[in-house]
Amino acid sequence: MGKEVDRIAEPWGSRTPYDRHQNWPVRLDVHVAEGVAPEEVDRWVQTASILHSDGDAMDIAVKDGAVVGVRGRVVDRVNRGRLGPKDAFGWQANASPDRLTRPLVRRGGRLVESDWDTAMDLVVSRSRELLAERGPGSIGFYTTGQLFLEEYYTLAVVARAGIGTNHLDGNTRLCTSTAAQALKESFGCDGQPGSYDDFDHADVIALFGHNIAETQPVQWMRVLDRLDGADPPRLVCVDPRPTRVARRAAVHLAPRVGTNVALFNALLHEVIRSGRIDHAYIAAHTVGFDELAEQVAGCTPRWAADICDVPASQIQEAAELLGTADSLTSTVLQGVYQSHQATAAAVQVNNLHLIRGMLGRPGAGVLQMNGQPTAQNTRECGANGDLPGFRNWENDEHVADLAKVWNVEPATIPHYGPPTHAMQMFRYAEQGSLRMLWVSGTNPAVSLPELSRIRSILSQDRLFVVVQDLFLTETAQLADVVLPAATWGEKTGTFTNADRTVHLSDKAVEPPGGAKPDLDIFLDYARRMDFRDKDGGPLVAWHDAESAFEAWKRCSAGRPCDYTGLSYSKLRGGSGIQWPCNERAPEGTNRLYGDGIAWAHPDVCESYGKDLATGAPVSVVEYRSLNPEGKAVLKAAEYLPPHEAPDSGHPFQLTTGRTLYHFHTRTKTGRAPQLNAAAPDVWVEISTSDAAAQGLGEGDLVEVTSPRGSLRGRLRITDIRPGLLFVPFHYGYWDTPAGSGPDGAVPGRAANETTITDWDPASKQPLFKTAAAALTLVEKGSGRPSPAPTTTASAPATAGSVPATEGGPAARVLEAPDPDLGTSSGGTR
Ligand SMILES: Nc1nc2c(c(=O)[nH]1)N[C@H]1C(S)=C(S)[C@@H](COP(=O)(O)OP(=O)(O)OC[C@H]3O[C@@H](n4cnc5c(=O)[nH]c(N)nc54)[C@H](O)[C@@H]3O)O[C@H]1N2
Ligand SMILES: Nc1nc2c(c(=O)[nH]1)N[C@H]1C(S)=C(S)[C@@H](COP(=O)(O)OP(=O)(O)OC[C@H]3O[C@@H](n4cnc5c(=O)[nH]c(N)nc54)[C@H](O)[C@@H]3O)O[C@H]1N2
Ligand SMILES: [Mo]
Repeated sequence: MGKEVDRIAEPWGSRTPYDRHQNWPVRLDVHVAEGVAPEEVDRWVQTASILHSDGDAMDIAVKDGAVVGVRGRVVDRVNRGRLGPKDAFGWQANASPDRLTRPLVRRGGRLVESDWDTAMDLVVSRSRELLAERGPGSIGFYTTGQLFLEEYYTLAVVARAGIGTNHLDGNTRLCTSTAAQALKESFGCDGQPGSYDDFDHADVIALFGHNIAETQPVQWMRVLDRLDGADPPRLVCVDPRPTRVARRAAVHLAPRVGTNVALFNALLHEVIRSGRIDHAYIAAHTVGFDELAEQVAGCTPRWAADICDVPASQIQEAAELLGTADSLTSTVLQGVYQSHQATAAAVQVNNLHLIRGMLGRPGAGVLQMNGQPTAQNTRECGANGDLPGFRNWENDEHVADLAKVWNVEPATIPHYGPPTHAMQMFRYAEQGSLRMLWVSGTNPAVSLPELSRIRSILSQDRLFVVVQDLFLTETAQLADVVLPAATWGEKTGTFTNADRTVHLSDKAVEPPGGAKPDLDIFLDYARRMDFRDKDGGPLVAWHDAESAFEAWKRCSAGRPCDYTGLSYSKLRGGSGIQWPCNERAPEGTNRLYGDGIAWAHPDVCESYGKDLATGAPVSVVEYRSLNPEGKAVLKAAEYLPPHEAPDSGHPFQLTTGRTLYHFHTRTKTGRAPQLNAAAPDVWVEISTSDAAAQGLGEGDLVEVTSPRGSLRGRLRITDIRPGLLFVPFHYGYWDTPAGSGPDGAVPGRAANETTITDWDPASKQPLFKTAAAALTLVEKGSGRPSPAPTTTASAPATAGSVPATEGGPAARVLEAPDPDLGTSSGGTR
């Protein structure tokens, strides 16, 4: 009947080894609240994970109208029953006593409780005033990668055709705008070529700046299970920290942060020099090979070794593995996307796959990963700085086609320039041309770079800030109107994971108090604003999640992300399904580009691409002459040094990122007792040699200072590369005595107090991974270790020198090798 495992201490649980080319075995993970037995659960309601992009399918346990636990869905292609620690325990936040249950409005400088009519009237009257006095460009929407598809699509119609503003973007800008841009540069269009099934078949798996063990722990379970089976894959890890991935890798390259392009160019140099390329594939499916070969001709391992501070022999070893793999699967994430030359670097991984012909067959795939659970939908639906359905804003036919779907004039949809990116929206607010900002499902007062600047922008009197959230976050505290939202488990909708798998998430319980689904809030706004189509009918003609999904299907028809073959009933009960799903592929599509590059032709592509160094757009004329037949584009890039280099005042490089047990600004995981106890406060990672040189020890209180600001945390000494500091970005102020920001003379603890306002020229993604910083001792520790986990990349350099985190609440998950718990393989019952 399985066994119980403490999944804080053993986050990946027990192994179910399998051999290459076999199916990943099932393992059913179940966690229900203390005192409730799985048999006592009233209903299990189908959904998928909302705390990362893996799309792990799960059922919510409901008893007496409340969520009491979760279990994995063994029928699902993505996780085959498994859950990561955040998913096993994170659901408890839904029932947190400090959920917002009523709208708040600012009166006399204070937020006071109100009702929906009053709050929405305020939002509507300000919208109307601004439209009349300043026009649509004075209104902006900043959304997320955590709502549902139906909500983004509705918001995109409201913003782009209702208000008629170009200022709509998601926090996906901070997250995977580089993934989208890199796919557009190489394949003409967004859309993940690979599939998670590739992990079952690959002989080499390369992870570029992706700490998959902590950020998609269930897919790491899959890799671990293959490592324990016959014919295991060899791993290549490129990460400056000693992640779990690095510890299991055949080759671990730990480059100086910000030097990815130099390293990747050297890898390409070696693969080309050694002739390990697929000439037939290159000729049939790509353009630009000669330029690429020329660009990397001088990029020898020895040249890169100096720049990256990685031994040339290790670069050769990695190139040998990448060059000789018969089935190479690669993933790319924030160590590339948030680092210097983000798009230029991400594109080199696509290039590696293209020149080796490693696409579109089992085990040969590239995943330009997503991060947030529903980021793919933000992009597809055009809520992120693209037009819905991956339409090209520069192609008048695409705009006309979209206008037809919405029954508006093409001129109604702003396409005079690229949709505004988030960093620019905040700049417009700073300068005063943007006067209303509606923030949904994101917490920019903790997650954007240079927080003192963000706080001051959001607190301006002239900017009307609407925040739609579950909690009174650091951002909500600065709002003029706060709208209480319902979330996962309390509303119905669909979302799509990083390998294009669409899942249905059904409503399990009622939202608390007056909290409303985001969809209902957007629909209510559309109704109150009385947005009309060109015939005078309602612009937004749907009324609930399923009718919104049906409307989206029409918008997606014939596009790469074609949903026309999907329906709620088809998604209910079984596994998630990968788009495109249509008449030609009624059961979905496992891999893209199995027979050529489908969406790069000048007439159909989503983008003509950009200059990777400057971001200057490539014109349609240039694109047509470069790529008349619509092949994949091999785009070369020259290495350029990071913008902010260490100097005598700021001698360290500083990078930021995640830990296994928390999600972002902790609004959910900080309210789940097991997760909070596993990593209760911020810490600072430093190498053994740097700590020794400065006479610092484990647990010392230190201050990290950059030209933007400072933070304080306790020191953890790890095997991180020398010269580099790491700070997790999860810790803001909602649960500190200071409340909403650093308190007077005492610095704060949020990583983004120190990060820089700077972004990749092509994707406009901010650089959270490269800054220069100083480190000073505030107070020697008392012998107590820092609050960092010991099970992760943050593990102490000397094993056993720090006791494992203990004393947290029970964190038992039942792991059943066979799905012998009732109807676990079925759907909702
Ligand atoms: N536990 C957990 N899981 C999550 C999330 C979470 O908050 N918590 N968030 C989700 C989201 S939205 C996202 S975007 C993903 C992010 O998932 P990841 O990208 O895996 O996470 P990060 O920790 O941001 O960064 C990954 C690694 O980049 C490395 N790195 C830093 N600079 C460089 C560099 O210059 N070059 C290279 N090669 N590597 C570098 C860091 O050492 C770090 O280990 O995780 C998703 N999953
Ligand atoms: N220094 C540094 N900064 C970073 C990063 C980094 O690596 N380093 N990573 C960046 C990345 S990749 C990301 S994705 C961002 C994440 O940054 P944010 O999006 O700001 O972080 P979250 O804490 O996920 O914020 C989501 C908010 O939405 C609310 N919410 C959750 N569900 C719902 C819902 O259903 N409806 C509504 N209306 N609200 C909901 C939550 O309570 C929370 O306040 O941070 C970025 N910032
Ligand atoms: Mo993200």
